[in-house]
Amino acid sequence: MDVRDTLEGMRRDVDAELGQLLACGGSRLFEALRYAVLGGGKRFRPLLLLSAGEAFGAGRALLLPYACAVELIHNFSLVHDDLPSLDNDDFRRGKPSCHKAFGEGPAVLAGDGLLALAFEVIARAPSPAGHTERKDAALREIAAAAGVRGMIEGQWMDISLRAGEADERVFTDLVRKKTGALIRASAAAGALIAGAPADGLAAVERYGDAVGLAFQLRDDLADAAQSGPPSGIDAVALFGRDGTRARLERCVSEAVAALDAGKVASPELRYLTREIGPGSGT
Ligand code: GRG
Repeated sequence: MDVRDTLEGMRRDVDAELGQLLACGGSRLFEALRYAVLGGGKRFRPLLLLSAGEAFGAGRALLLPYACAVELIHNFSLVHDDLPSLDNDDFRRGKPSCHKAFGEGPAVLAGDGLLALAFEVIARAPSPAGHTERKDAALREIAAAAGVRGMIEGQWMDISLRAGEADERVFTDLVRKKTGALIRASAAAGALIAGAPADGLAAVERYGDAVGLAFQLRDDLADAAQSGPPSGIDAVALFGRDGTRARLERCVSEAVAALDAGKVASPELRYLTREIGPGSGT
């Protein structure tokens, strides 16, 4: 099967599963949850998780709950990030952001609900047969990425630092936490559930690290092309467009090199890396 067809199939499976998870409730709360999650989004993190897991032999059905959990966590972060007290964005995925559609208090609760639901989904997910330790390891990875030494700390740094206060080291640390941690954890969790050998897991982790940084560099380049001067800590403000593109290229090469070095045979992971590379619309 063509790699794009495989990824499209994964995307459909993730969307169907997310639809099921959010179907059970006719209340306004569930309407807000469905609004925030369904009908948009590239599903990049679930695709990483499924691709990494399948590269090491795990079945789609076993991986899907974990893939949905990382997407729910990602959507929590978007709903909260858009709030007036954080980024104050009126639009997300081409429609009014959750707080614009439902109000600020409801959006806070919808975000909280998505985060809690993610961990409920993992708690209910089956462990790989005879290997509860694999589920424990994936859970640790995802929880750490979402938490106070991962995404939350990164976002904390983002709102605490003023534009001129970050050099490259601080920028990289912030991005590894805010954006990179969940991306890295998604790839790693797939490999962990599949029981990848240590060198395969290390390769996937290095890959996830590089892709996480690349993802933010690409997002900052896209923002610079669309809008005016950035409000927070931003790659283009720090390195310029060419400097940002050069760093993006380096990250993409590092990601592919990690897969090569670890002999990770995954056309999907390679394709996803190319998708965020400098040649793809930046
Ligand atoms: C915990 C409130 C809180 C925030 C965490 C991840 C994050 C910090 C905020 C998201 C805002 C943002 C624009 C981050 C930069 C890169 C990024 C994560 C972009 C959006 O992710 P995509 O492109 O979105 O995967 P889709 O819509 O495709 O799911």
